[in-house]
Amino acid sequence: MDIELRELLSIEKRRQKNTIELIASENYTSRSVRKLVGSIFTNKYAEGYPSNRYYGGCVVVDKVENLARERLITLFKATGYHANVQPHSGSQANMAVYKAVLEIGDTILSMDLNSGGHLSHGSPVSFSGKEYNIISYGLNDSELIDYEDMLEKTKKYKPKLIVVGASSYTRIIDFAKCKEIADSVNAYLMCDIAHIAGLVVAGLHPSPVGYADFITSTTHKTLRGPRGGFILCKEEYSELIDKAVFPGIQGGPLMHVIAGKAQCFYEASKLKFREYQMQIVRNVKAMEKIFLENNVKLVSGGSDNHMLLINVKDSFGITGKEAEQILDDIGVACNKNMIAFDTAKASVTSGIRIGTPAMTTKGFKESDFEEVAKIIICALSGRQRKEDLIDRVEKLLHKWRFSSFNW
Ligand code: DSN
Repeated sequence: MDIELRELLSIEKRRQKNTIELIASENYTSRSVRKLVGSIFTNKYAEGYPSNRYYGGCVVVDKVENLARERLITLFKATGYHANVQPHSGSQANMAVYKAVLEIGDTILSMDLNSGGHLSHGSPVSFSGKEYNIISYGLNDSELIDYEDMLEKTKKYKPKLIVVGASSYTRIIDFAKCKEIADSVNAYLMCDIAHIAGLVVAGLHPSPVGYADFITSTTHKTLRGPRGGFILCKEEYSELIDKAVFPGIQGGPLMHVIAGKAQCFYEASKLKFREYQMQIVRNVKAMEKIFLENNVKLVSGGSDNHMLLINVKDSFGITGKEAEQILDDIGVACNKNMIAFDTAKASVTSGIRIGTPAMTTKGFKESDFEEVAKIIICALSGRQRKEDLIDRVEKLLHKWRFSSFNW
């Protein structure tokens, strides 16, 4: 390996080992996933789909892709759905659904970015906001999804597609209710479960299967697989979706990543994965308890899933940007995040988002996360010296240095 890259790789490895990783969308994949993603499957061109490729020599990769598709359907108990495992990312998966069933200019109703939605759900700076007519629903006074607002806007604007799912929402999403609302105007329902996919698999969040016409997701968040996306669609839309992905918006599929996805779906089907997801939620609850005991303001008052949104402006009198930097300086990674009804810019924000999936993979339990929450409070309130906080972070990480987690 080139010496500069070897050096950068080893620095990044050290950073990942020595950081308390609280970015809610990140995780650590297994060695098997990484081995497949770094494998010779990367050498293969396979434009098309199994048994219908534009290149020869696809016998083996056909089997890999079929395995991934079958495992995905089994994992989500998605009988009656078709799987497409080729999207390079969650945004590509979402784009493919739009291209499959919408014309440019059609109306999409989705959660607005400030309330927790995703860029590809219609932000003006994304293709989605530029190409479609976006109407947004948001949160109510309790900082929960405002289903009444969703219904009212559905009736008023008659969207062709309703998008449900979020990047920063800490509560359960009522897919059954969303389906009822979509049905009221015969709209398609797309559920983007990128963040909560692992929880859905484990039965800790209701599944959109049966309700959604289209389910999109990434594979690298709570699902703990390689970086990438997938789509599950009702069988009647299979041809539209496949054509929208390839040749619609993508060329050759990343067969090495699809192999990694197949491995991820295998790992996620194990009992151990369910235990892991349960620990993720218990760990969030452990932090929630400490924050609430210390009068830290949490968006919606807490969490039912893998993440928490802290209102750092009201709790500590600082911006999200400042909070992110203070925590970064002591070895705790998180991201600044808009909070409900935020008046600050997206590059500043009044909140931070923290999640437990990554450190739960490293072995952290409730008591560790209680200490993490206490470290965050001390850091953001300026109650303890930076050097002492770094010591506390190192102590925690050292405890789990030899956990079963595999580098
Ligand atoms: N950027 C991802 C997140 O952090 O939630 C969503 O794509």
